[in-house]
Amino acid sequence: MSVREINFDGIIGPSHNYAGLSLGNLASARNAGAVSYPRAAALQGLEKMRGNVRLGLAQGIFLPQWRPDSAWLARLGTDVGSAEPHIRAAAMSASSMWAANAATVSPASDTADGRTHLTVANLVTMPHRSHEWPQTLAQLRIAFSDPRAFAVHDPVPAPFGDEGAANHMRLTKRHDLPGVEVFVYGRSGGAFPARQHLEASKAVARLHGLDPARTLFAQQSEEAIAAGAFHNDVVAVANENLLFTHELAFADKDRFYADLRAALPSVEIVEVPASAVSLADAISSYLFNAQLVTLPDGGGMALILPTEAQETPAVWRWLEQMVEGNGPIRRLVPVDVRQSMANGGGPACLRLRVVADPANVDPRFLVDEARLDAIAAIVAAYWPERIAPGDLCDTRLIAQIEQSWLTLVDHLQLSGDLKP
Ligand code: SUG
Repeated sequence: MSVREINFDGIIGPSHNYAGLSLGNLASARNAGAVSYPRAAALQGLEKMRGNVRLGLAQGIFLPQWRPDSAWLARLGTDVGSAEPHIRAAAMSASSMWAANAATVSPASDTADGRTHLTVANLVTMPHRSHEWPQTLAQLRIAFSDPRAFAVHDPVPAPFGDEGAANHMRLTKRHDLPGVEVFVYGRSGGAFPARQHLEASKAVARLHGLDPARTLFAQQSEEAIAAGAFHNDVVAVANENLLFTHELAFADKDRFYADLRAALPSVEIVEVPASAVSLADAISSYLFNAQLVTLPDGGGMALILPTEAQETPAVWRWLEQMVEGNGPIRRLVPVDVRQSMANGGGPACLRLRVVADPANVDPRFLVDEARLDAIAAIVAAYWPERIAPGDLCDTRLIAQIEQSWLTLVDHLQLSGDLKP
């Protein structure tokens, strides 16, 4: 039995495009109408996974979803040819790539029944994301099908918005030991919606059988949401004993830090002050939307962050000073995920962390370098090179997107389970 953290990345789907669908996500709004490059996007995501495999980390995948989502369109009484443009764009979105929004995960050592619990996120706040969960749930039920090891839950019912692990942090001395689970919710975001509701977070904690003494609910600051932190993972990230956060991430940080220290006395809090890195720089560079990982063999922690962080002088200066000090983060690893970043999705958005024994996971969802090579070859041969906004109704493009998906799913031997 070897319990470890596995990062499941969403493979970036062949319909990746910039439709400006996410109110409150500044990158999505800024790039609305831009030409996207799905092939390059997916290859960037695969390279990030390869880098993590080379660091000695366990790597998994989630598949893109079938697009256009014809079942959802049918429930709206339409189809991709006749749908209004905003509905068509929602049905075509490749947004399931951001696997941090797939589910909330509580490892076995935190739950009452000793199983790893996953609740698929309902993503009800954004129409284009609200129809992801059925296909996500189908994959979770295959990947984590062993009922002795896993419990996979249906989504929390609407109207309680749940955006999954992007608003959930787990702190613990070591991944396989009991931890403190922190659910971050929003109440208000000024002009922008608060996408994670407290009622949903509480429901997930109950469904997972968490110990109330090791479960915290912290409110995201209104200022952070209003500045573009539509998920908490844009302004804070945690790994084992470390919380790495912006000073302005939480509504009442003193209380939250005190509660966290009481629940986990060994916790270390590294806070980036607004005087060193403004909220605006933190959000545009996605400094905190990094994968904070523990390297094998006592290598300390690494921060796998977007190249945009390297290009933002205040951010990089602060990070370099931090690494030179004697802190827990020993390495900075910039990765190019620009295609995803332009829709507001950094390295951390692209992955779902699951602490589990890989032997209990369906092997079709786990990858090594050879499997990544094979997936990259399919992407290179099939994924559209570019999509301009007006292309979304092009029947040849739609046929290419469908063929890309079928080829990948066949290759991964999942077509029997996932074909619509
Ligand atoms: O939900 N962007 C996603 C980005 C999600 C990032 N995830 C985390 N922070 N964990 C969102 O806002 C944009 C799609 C478009 O505009 O075409 C989008 O859905």
